[in-house]
Amino acid sequence: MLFLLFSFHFCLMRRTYIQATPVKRLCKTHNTITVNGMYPGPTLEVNNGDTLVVKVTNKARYNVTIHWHGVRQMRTAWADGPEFVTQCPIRPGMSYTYRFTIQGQEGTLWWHAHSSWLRATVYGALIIHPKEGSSYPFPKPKRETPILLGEWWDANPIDVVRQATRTGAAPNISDAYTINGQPGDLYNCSSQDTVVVPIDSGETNLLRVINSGLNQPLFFTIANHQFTVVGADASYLKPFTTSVIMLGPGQTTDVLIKGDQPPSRYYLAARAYASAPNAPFDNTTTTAILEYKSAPCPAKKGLSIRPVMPPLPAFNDTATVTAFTKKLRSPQKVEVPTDIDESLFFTVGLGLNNCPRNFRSSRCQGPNGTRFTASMNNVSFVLPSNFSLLQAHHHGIPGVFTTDFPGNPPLKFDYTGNVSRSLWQPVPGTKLYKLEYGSRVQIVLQDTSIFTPENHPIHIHGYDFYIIAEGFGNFNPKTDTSKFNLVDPPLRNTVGVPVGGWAVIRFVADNPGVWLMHCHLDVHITWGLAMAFLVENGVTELEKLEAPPPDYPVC
Ligand SMILES: *[C@@H]1O[C@H](CO)[C@@H](O)[C@H](O)[C@H]1NC(C)=O
Ligand SMILES: *[C@@H]1O[C@H](CO)[C@@H](O)[C@H](O)[C@H]1NC(C)=O
Ligand SMILES: *[C@@H]1O[C@H](CO)[C@@H](O)[C@H](O)[C@H]1NC(C)=O
Ligand SMILES: *[C@@H]1O[C@H](CO)[C@@H](O)[C@H](O)[C@H]1NC(C)=O
Ligand SMILES: *[C@@H]1O[C@H](CO)[C@@H](O)[C@H](O)[C@H]1NC(C)=O
Ligand SMILES: *[C@@H]1O[C@H](CO)[C@@H](O)[C@H](O)[C@H]1NC(C)=O
Ligand SMILES: *[C@@H]1O[C@H](CO)[C@@H](O)[C@H](O)[C@H]1NC(C)=O
Ligand SMILES: *[C@@H]1O[C@H](CO)[C@@H](O)[C@H](O)[C@H]1NC(C)=O
Ligand SMILES: *[C@@H]1O[C@H](CO)[C@@H](O)[C@H](O)[C@H]1NC(C)=O
Ligand SMILES: [Cu+2]
Repeated sequence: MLFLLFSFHFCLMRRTYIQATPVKRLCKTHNTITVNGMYPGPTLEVNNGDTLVVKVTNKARYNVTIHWHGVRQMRTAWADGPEFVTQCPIRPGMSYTYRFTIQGQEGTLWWHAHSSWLRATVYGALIIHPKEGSSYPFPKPKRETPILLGEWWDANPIDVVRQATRTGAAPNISDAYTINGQPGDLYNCSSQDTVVVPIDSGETNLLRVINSGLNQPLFFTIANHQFTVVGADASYLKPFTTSVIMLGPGQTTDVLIKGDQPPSRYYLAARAYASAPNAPFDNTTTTAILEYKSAPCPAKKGLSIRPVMPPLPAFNDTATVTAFTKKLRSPQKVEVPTDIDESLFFTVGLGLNNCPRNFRSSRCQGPNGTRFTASMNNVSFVLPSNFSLLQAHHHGIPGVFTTDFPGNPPLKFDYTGNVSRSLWQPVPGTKLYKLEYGSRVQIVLQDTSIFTPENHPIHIHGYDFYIIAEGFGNFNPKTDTSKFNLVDPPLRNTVGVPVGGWAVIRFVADNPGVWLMHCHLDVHITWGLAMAFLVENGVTELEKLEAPPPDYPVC
């Protein structure tokens, strides 16, 4: 994939190639799907208000699409990217040009493949600076560094997901985490390539932290330094200090760090927040080095200082996650939608399918001879294969989807209790939920303990939403509404629904199109933890979906 950049007024035009490139990690060299030969891919730096034109050419042997994670895509759903939702795949040898405008968003987003598990290596940062002439709501940092946390498999990630789909078992866990593509000093063979983040005494620098990992929420910290959190998912936050942050896959967090420690070398480190009890996870730690420019030169043999290693929370430290999440606030009073038109309640969780009669036992290697599945409101989402949902909606093609996604659980039960085994098998379907243009929507997202409770990072395409409350256990409409923050809740595109708990979000359906909502753990979306909203056109031209682009890929 290639990005080519012409800069004519407020318009970025790039050409990108998706292709296989040899990448060496953990002592081995693998053919890796990359963008313009880079892993991670190129950073896109734009200003709020810019129009982007990105021509993606697929030189790899897999179908691919690119998603601009968190970009609102007002009226340009055609450019959103999820495969079979807003477009058919870009086939090997073919191209598609994504055109969209950044409107009213500032901070850190990212882009990634949205086809099978290609985003394991096909991803990069999308940095949105303030409009020309305006500035950050904090003093301008001396330096800005994107920090992309990733997950690395020694095997081809496509083989990993294919094996899981064949056997019905959970996919293999990753072999390493990475910071800007490098695992760091705590793994074999990578010490000399560990990423160095420069700082100088007295400086205040901005780190744009992105969890681009496939399946693992991560803790992130730096030895001896505090973070001042100033933004998340390209919305500003009321600043607060903390020594550790947690990001689910899909989430971004902007933090300021100050060069206020003795000139030396300090590790930045990330490792798993693994909330599902007894589930296997990658228990390794990735590091990069925060290096003071005036630190003694590490190149001089014998003088090299071993960086200071920070403590990290335990893998199951949910209390630290809750304390961090509770501190996220919008900078000032915001306009949270009230007079809700659509009050929805979605369960999110896993499940187990009994082995279909015509399957061999080798295809039912989930627990006790089952196959793993996942669902929202007991519907396990199935992608179409002959049309994208958006194309089928726009052209009125019947038989591709239905609009009967349930607004409430079809069955009420003790969601986070000991759920009867008879409720564990959801129904597969391509069901959408229709929203009238401009409707004010509230969704209670309720984790279930089916198979296991877990923190699910739920992402909505085409929208930011206010997270007005979170809690543990079953959401109780009688008592929990008193916890709603309708004053200064954070605005995000991905919410980590607490393990064995719930989150309540609100947004106004002001962007017509078909918008995927899904768990951003790729293992869970593979199992069906997704649904889609169909947001109807409004009345005026500016409230309607644009026409599809001429090179729109069809199936
Ligand atoms: C997954 O792990 C198992 C056990 O270590 C191994 O035999 C298998 O080859 C792995 N699968 C892939 C696709 O790497
Ligand atoms: C590094 O390699 C050694 C020897 O092959 C092995 O025993 C060890 O487990 C490896 N460590 C890591 C972190 O992969
Ligand atoms: C994770 O690894 C550490 C050693 O690095 C070990 O002490 C700990 O028990 C492991 N935890 C789990 C849950 O495997
Ligand atoms: C975290 O896991 C450890 C075992 O590794 C266990 O002893 C501890 O009770 C767990 N803590 C929580 C909060 O679940
Ligand atoms: C699998 O079967 C064993 C023995 O009957 C049972 O103890 C266990 O709970 C079962 N596990 C699941 C996930 O159903
Ligand atoms: C598209 O695929 C679906 C499901 O396979 C099928 O029911 C439908 O008839 C197909 N539509 C057309 C127009 O081919
Ligand atoms: C959960 O319920 C099942 C029956 O539905 C029962 O056999 C099992 O003992 C219960 N487990 C717990 C931990 O209460
Ligand atoms: C989901 O639907 C299936 C099929 O109707 C049913 O057996 C199961 O109990 C339902 N589960 C829940 C949680 O509603
Ligand atoms: C790519 O997607 C098309 C549908 O658009 C499908 O027919 C084809 O088999 C896919 N090719 C590969 C290599 O997966
Ligand atoms: Cu999930």
